[in-house]
Amino acid sequence: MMKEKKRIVLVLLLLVCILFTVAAQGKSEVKKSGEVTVTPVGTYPVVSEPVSLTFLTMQPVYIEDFNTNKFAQYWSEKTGVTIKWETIPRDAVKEKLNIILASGDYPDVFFGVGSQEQGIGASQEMTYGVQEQMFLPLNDLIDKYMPNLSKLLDERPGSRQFLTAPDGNIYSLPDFNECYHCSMSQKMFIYEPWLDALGLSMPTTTEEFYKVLVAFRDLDPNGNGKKDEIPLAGAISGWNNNIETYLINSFVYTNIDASLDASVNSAVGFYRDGDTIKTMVDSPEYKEALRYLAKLYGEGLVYPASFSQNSDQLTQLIEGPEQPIVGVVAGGYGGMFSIVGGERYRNYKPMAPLKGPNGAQFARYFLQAPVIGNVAISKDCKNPAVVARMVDFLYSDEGTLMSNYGFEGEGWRWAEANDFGLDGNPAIYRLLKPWNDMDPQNDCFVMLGVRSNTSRIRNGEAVDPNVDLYSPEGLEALLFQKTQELYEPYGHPEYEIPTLRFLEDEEQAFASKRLAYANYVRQSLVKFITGTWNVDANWNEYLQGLERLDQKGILALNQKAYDRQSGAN
Ligand SMILES: [Ca+2]
Repeated sequence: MMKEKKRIVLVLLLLVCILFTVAAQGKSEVKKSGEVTVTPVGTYPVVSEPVSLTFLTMQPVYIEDFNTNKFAQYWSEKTGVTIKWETIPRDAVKEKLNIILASGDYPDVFFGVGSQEQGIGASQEMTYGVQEQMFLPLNDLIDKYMPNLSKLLDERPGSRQFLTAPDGNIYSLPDFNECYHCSMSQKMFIYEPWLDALGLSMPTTTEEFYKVLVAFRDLDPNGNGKKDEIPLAGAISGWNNNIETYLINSFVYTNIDASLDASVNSAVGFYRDGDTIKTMVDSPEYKEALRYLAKLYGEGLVYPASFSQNSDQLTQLIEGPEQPIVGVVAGGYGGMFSIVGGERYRNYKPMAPLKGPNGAQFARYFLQAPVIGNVAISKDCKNPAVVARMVDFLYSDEGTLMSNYGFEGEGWRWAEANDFGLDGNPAIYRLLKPWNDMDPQNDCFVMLGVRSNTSRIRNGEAVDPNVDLYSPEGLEALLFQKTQELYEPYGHPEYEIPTLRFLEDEEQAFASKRLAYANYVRQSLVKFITGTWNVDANWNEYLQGLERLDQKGILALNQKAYDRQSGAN
């Protein structure tokens, strides 16, 4: 009986296919192809007959033309799928995407317009996935047709929950970019020649650090006879150019910073204690951290514009003067305040987290979560299985390396026996051309779409053991080595909260509340440091402000979203 039913279904499916084909042939302009059969998983091409799909993507500066791009052509030939590329300008991704989504006239696939480009993110998935069902749910397609992606998800506990919208469906495929040095990138750098000139050693505690700053201020380390030294400087914008996060982590673990780009999702000092979401902004440890920062500021050890200048101005402060005038500077890496490979860059040495008076010593941790939204399939797509099969190639080592760097033998080659990677393990590949995402090329996608740039792949890049670490070529090796040596011993990923997804009614009720709270926390931090507020006299007033802005309710909302996401209830 069952077999017979199956046969009937098959015959019906075949009929449908024939009808589609006939209908398609009957039209002079074929917009969408009918449903075709995919070949068994693991074989290429992925279809048994030619098929054409429309991909909507953005036009980045680093790709000349998708229609003639060598990797795009290879991918198309390998999979047997003709891709009709439609592009929207990079600087208008959000706006153009909204017009297309509202138009009802969809491509088969939205490709490379994910949340990194402020395109399809969690809230678009809520609207066009959960509510309007314009994006197809991908859960079954992943299980059935995407072994490479499935393996990556299996190896990363919690990643499926992270991708899953509140209705239980996955609406987009992720881009993996696990950057090791970025995961502990709240770094501080000290001008080593000044330590040498004054006979000081690298500070290891908050107390030693204070004494070094005082010496920099008073003892003319640049030797020009003028008291022109700035002991400590940072900026309010730029990748981890703020000075406070690094220093507060010597008192209590925190992700708090007072940077300009405050959004509803800004880090405001919330952390995870097991499965409980807590905050440190009302803790006695934080109060002590503020007291310490206020002392540094009050004694003229902190450049006042650190709380108003941008990253470019900070770089000017470091590179501009004939003689160096800044002793200690904050940044995600040296390129955030100096010229990579230059004399100043070479002399600013990263400092491990300082040990505080109560023994606290933390490196802020940045979870390297996948980026969502880079592949979504529209409900009008007749061949979602074909899309799943062809995109799964991008998650293979070969697909990722080709998408990143072009053809083997041109942009990269597989590693040889004596090639070792950034992490010292046998390498996977060696680059034959330097990384470049600034100039047009037509060999590969560089960083568009989805890839499996996992830590295994990133750290599997062969490095020359004799490379000058402080040259541009040595950058990745320098970042890896210093992060591992100085910051990893103090990294605590378990304190960080994964990106949370909120339901629509929660968003509406809490979005403005969260923003007001984030602004208050950040502005208060600066007030305490710069002396507008006194840590003792104004502490209770500050606590009342947190209460007034419903800290309790905001924490509870985060807890609810966290529980939902982690399946804790
Ligand atoms: Ca001087």
